[in-house]
Amino acid sequence: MTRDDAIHSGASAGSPDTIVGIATAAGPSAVGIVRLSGPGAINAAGRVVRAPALLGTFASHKLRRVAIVDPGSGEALDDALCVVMHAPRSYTGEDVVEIHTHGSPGLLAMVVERLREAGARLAAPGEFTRRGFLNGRIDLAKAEAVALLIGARTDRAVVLAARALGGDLKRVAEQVREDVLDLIAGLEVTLDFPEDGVGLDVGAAGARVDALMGAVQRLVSGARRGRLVHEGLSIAIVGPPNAGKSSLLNALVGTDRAIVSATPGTTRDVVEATIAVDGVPVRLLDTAGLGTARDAIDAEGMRRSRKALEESDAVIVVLDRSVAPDGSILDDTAHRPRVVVLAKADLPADPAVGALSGAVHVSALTGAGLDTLLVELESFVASRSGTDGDEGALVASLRQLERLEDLERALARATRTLREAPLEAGLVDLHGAFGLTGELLGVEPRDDVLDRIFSTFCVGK
Ligand SMILES: Nc1nc2c(ncn2[C@@H]2O[C@H](COP(=O)(O)OP(=O)(O)O)[C@@H](O)[C@H]2O)c(=O)[nH]1
Ligand SMILES: [Mg+2]
Repeated sequence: MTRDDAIHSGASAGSPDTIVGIATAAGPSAVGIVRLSGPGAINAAGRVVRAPALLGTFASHKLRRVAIVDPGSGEALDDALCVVMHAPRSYTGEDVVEIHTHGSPGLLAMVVERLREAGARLAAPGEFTRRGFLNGRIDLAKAEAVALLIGARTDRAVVLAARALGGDLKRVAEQVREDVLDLIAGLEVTLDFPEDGVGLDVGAAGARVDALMGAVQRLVSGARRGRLVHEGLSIAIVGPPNAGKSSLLNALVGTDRAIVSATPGTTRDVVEATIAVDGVPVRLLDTAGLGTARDAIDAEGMRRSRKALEESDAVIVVLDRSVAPDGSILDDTAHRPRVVVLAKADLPADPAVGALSGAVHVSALTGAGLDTLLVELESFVASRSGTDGDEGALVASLRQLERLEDLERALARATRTLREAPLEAGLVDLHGAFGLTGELLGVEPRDDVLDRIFSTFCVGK
């Protein structure tokens, strides 16, 4: 069999083909990694790698120094490292080759192209992990936790994702699944032998379902808090033109993110920047000043400001304390979680401003009052993400959170039917709950569920 035959036989019906992807982030970097997996991985990589020994004879899991060559011209392109991980002891369970080159986007693209010419196909997002799952190397809860860890943007989110990777949610979900199965088995006996008293007492079963529902409710609220830590919050910075909104954004972020100017109406579009507050990513949205529009662009800017205002979790209302306040923005935001900032605290306050209680005086110029504002933001974040640290919080994927909520509802229904309806009906609800625990854990998942999970991954993972 020629080398090409070996590669193509990997792609034949039923057996998996060989996939290739860049595993590192886009853009120039110190190191870039191209990853291959599948029966033709070693052969394909052999086309671009030159080493004293054949790739197939490399000891598994050992990094070796190699040269990258252009197979057409034979020209050496880079000094690199290469590792072969033989099936089944790899991330995907297949033969895996990783090539660590210098992180040049052009070189990486070229290597991938040569590997495609050698028979490999571009990997879909998450396809390496999906293969790992299909080959029994990783369970679904773990695969979803990997995606959460990759997406974690703050220290707190990392700790929660690490817990998920450690199997936090999985352990509790498995226990619930077993308990539901136990109840079903006991009640089936009661149904079959109603006279003998050998089965489970229906009243006792109801109490146990109640307790289970309590446990699932705690999971749901922990997972909601965990998702908040993972996804973060958004806070819109709103106020009249020239109040100092963009300056405040820049002061909070610590860089010149937004253009600041004495000309009113400088900010037209919504400018975003993310900061970590109390370990939670907070998206700050700097907006165009609200007031009277002078032209169509102004009007569009204000429409976007109002949209950001409505869609955000909280608002920072910025007023210039050196001028008499226009109260309309205060009325508009009175019903929202908000912090009122009296900006330009380095300038004398207008006499009419003194009456505003609870406002934080901040100078973006000197930095005065920024710490007080951050404390206010921290207490808002804590009110959403929990004040008791992350005790009981767990991060779940959106899919897992949805199944947990379904499970909570199913158990609530089961408690009701067990109390009020014939036993058969209660059993139907418990079977429904059991099915949901399976979905939560990814027991025999359907293809569309797998598609949804792995589409959230990056290519190369
Ligand atoms: N003295 C002083 N001037 C400020 C401060 N913050 C902003 N400004 C000035 O106010 C003007 C408008 O600021 P900008 O941040 O663009 O306001 P925005 O229109 O609300 O985004 C600019 O000339 C800024 O230099 C501050 O804390 N102190
Ligand atoms: Mg601005």
